[in-house]
Amino acid sequence: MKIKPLLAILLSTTALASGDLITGLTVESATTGLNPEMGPEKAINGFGLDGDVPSLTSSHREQFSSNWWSGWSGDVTEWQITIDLGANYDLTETHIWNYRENCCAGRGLSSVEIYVSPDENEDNLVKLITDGTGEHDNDDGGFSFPQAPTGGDYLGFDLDVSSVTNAALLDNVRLFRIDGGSSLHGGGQVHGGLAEIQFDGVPASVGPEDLAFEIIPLGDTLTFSWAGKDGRLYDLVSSTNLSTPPGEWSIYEGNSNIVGSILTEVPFDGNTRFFALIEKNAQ
Ligand SMILES: [Ca+2]
Repeated sequence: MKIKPLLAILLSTTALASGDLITGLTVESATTGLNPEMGPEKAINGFGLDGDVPSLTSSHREQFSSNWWSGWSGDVTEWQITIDLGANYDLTETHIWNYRENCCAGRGLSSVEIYVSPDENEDNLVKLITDGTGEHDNDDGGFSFPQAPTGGDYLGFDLDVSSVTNAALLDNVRLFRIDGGSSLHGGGQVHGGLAEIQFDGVPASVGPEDLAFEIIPLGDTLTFSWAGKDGRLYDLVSSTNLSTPPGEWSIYEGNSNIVGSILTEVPFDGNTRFFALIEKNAQ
C-alpha cells in the first residue's frame, strides 16, 4: 500500500464577520471585592443582566451587588481583573458595562490598561497599545471607559479596538486583563469596579502541528485522526495528484464538527493518494 506523501494542510478561513458569545468565563485573578457580594465573579457571570445570564446585548441593572468593586478602604490603591476565556479565541467584540449603582455610577473604571495572553500564564500578558485615535483611547496608550448612566436601560459599550497598534494579539486570546487605572469617583485613586464584561469570538485558528493530523493504514482501510477545535468544521479531501489545490480536491468526509475527530475504516484502493484537512469557520 502506498500512502505517501501524507499532507496536513490548513487552509485559511474567510474573514470572520462575527462570532458567538464566549461562555465559561472564569476569574484567573483579581483584586478582592469590597465584600463577598461584590466579588470579581459579578463582572463575568451575567449577574445584573437580563435573567442574570451572560449576554452581549442586554441592559445591566443598578443593584450594588451586581458589580465587582475593589472597595474604598484606602488599602487598595491599584486593582485588576484577569479573565480566563477557557480556550483561545479570536476576539471579535469586547462588550463592557461600567460600574453601575444608582447612587454611585462614579465608582466605575476610567483610565485603564488592557493586557492579553495567548496562554494561561499571567507572565505572558502583553499590553494592548492604542494610538490615541480610537473612541475609547486615553492619551497614554491605554483606554478610557465612559461612565454608566443612572436610570434607564444601560446596554454597555463595544470596546473600540480599531486603534490598537498590536491588534494581532487579539486573534489568539486566552487571558484578558483590565489593569490599574483610575476611578471616575472623585478623581479616584482608591477604588474601581465594573458591572460586567462579556466577549464575542471564534476559536483561534491553529497551526498544522497543533491539528495533529494522522493517517493510519490498516488492511484495506484507513483511519484518520485530528484534534478538531470546537466552533470549526473540517473537510477531509483527497486527490490522486498535486496538480490542483486542495480546495478543489474531492471530499472524503465533509463538514466534520467532531472535536478530536476520528474517522475509521475508510475504504482505500491502495493507489497513491494525497489527503488534506481543510479547517473552516463553523458559521
Ligand atoms: Ca454583573
